[in-house]
Amino acid sequence: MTDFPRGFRWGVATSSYQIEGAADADGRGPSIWDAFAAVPGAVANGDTGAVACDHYHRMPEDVALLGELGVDAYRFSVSWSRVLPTGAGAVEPRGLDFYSRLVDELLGRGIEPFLTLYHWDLPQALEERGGWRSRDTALRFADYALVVQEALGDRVTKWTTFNEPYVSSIVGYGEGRHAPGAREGHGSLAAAHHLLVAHGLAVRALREARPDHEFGIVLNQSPSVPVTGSDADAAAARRHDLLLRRQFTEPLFGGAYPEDYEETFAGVTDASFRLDGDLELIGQPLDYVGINYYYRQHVADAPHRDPDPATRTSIDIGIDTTRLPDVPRTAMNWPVEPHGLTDTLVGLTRRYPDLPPVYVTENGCVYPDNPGFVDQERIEFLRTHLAAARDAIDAGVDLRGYFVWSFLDNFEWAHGYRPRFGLVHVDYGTLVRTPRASFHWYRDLVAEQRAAVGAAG
Ligand code: GBH
Repeated sequence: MTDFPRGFRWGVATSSYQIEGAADADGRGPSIWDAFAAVPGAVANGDTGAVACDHYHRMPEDVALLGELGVDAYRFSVSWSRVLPTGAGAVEPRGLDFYSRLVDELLGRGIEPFLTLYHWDLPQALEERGGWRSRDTALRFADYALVVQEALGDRVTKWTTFNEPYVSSIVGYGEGRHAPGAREGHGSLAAAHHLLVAHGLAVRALREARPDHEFGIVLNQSPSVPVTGSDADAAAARRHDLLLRRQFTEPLFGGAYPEDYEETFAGVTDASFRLDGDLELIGQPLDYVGINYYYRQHVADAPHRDPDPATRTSIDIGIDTTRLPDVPRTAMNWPVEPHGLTDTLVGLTRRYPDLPPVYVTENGCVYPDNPGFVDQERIEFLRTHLAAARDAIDAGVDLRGYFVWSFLDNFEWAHGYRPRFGLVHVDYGTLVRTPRASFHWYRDLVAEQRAAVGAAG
């Protein structure tokens, strides 16, 4: 592969609820995912994150594996309810201590921590007070962020506020496929806005405390492609892009909500959750933006399922996303179209002149396991997507690093443990970790790239 620029960061990613387990350990309070996973039928096979990879108890072993992999950076998230069991008020020092030990282990092996404050696991106590529908949750988030920075800010300098606010708000409060399992119109759009407000409040407070730190947000991004050349399908793809992406990227990087927001959600919300000053808060400069890319979205026009906007959920915007192209698919049924990553990165760079430097903070896939964990399909997926990322750099994108999703097999949300995204296989009976062929491939790639650019360490 062509060389990546000097200083390019090679990493892998995970998130707290997906790997930690130890749901009741050391005073941790329940999150919305503990509550949601307990609802019959919510998660495939009745799986929950109660044990997951038991990373909470096996963390040093896992960081040793990261050391073997030789990555520069590790992206992980903090469980809010480990640090503040009810989301606000009393701090649980044992929870904070876990992350402090993790950071020390990482730094001891020369691996830079990329810390995400929120990867979908809201403290259940806050959900009971309205969750992200409520602006108050945004204020609580900023308080929580400061608690974590206070404890780890002498060693952690890269702070991501949110992972994919689209999923937390629209999939959680609109589609109901994720925690907390609500199917609302106005409520889910309020959640989306409050997540952005929370991002802004946290960045402002954290930057004031530590101007030397770097702050960013992670967004799911990919092209929404109309399935035909018709105007109707083009308009549907545009609505889809608004719902999944532009309602976040425009306030963050464009200074305003998108022009077509009002029309798309007419009768669903009056956007009364927007207050004066919010856009300034949301649009403050960032040091980086993380992009999670998985697959291109193919969109057709379709009738609304609920003809009455007053009772309609936010995802019911007159679209059909089930008409997939005739291209290879992963075991998630996700189309494999690596050039979609180039288009995504180049498109964002062109659309937003003030876009900060970019990381690909997630990219990865699931295929059925082969004997001996020889996951040639994953290697091919990662290789072609990295080439697509390299093309984006050539086209002028300021891409600073790439993180594979995921380091370990883990709890894949509503799909439970069946989809395995890891470079490392986890046996959920014995919790034994076994590196797949892709682990060795990525290790060699990182080593080669480092040698090629002649960077130290
Ligand atoms: C990520 O979610 C998560 O951060 C991670 O926890 C999860 O395990 C991993 O991916 C694998 O699923 O907006 O155009 O990108 C990704 C889930 C899949 C949500 C794609 C948004 C729509 C396409 N996403 N999806 S797009």
